[in-house]
Amino acid sequence: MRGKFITLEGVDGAGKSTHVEWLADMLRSGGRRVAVTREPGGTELAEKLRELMLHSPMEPLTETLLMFAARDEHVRRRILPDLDAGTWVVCDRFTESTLAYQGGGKGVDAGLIGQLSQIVHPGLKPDLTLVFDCPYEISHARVTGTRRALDRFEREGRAFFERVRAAYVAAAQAEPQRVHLIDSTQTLETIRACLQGLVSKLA
Ligand code: T5A
Repeated sequence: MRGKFITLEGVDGAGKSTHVEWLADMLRSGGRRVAVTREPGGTELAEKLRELMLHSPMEPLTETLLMFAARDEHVRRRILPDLDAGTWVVCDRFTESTLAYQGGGKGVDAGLIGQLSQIVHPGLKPDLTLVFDCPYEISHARVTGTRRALDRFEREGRAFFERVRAAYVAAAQAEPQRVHLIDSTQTLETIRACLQGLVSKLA
């Protein structure tokens, strides 16, 4: 049987990556084979493209095309083979990020992003998307609290953050069965109980 595809999303610093390995281990303890991956990235070439996108100034359309170039490599070389082999794939970000950041945040046409996703991953949509949601003050404090150098996206200001956040909220409203907003101001324990409940419905 085909594996399930679970993606974690949210504004920078919302707290999604904190739960990726925990989620994978929880699924493994239930007997699933699980692969963990991330975007942009997931293959050698896509990781090189990630470095470019996170640190080199570029036009929003260039960024969008590079996101999908990296995604094409990732989908064909890792995600689809894993899902076809029955492995569940837990992915830190996917196309919902492009819709939120390049679409909502930078004004790239959502129709174009839709067309690119049809070319790169026709018929592939996450079975479950978990969107970690929190106010700017909290996510910004979490990002700056890590004390590492900030990337291009993390240096964007509040207005950009609010547009990205609003795009995620709209995605959850448009597909409430598949895309779930998680209040990430809650404690890790509360969030994990919520994730467990949502994932258990996938069976
Ligand atoms: N991007 C990506 C696009 O623009 N378009 C795309 O199509 C794609 C795929 C890199 C960037 O790429 C952009 C968006 C991104 O800016 P990334 O590496 O996932 O993507 O970037 P970040 O979102 O910045 O990832 P981070 O790992 O830095 O942030 P997270 O995952 O939001 O936060 P996390 O889990 O690392 O937590 C941050 C801090 O908060 C604490 C943690 O301990 C940590 O210190 N924390 C909590 N503290 C208290 N309570 C909680 N509930 C907490 N949860 C976490």
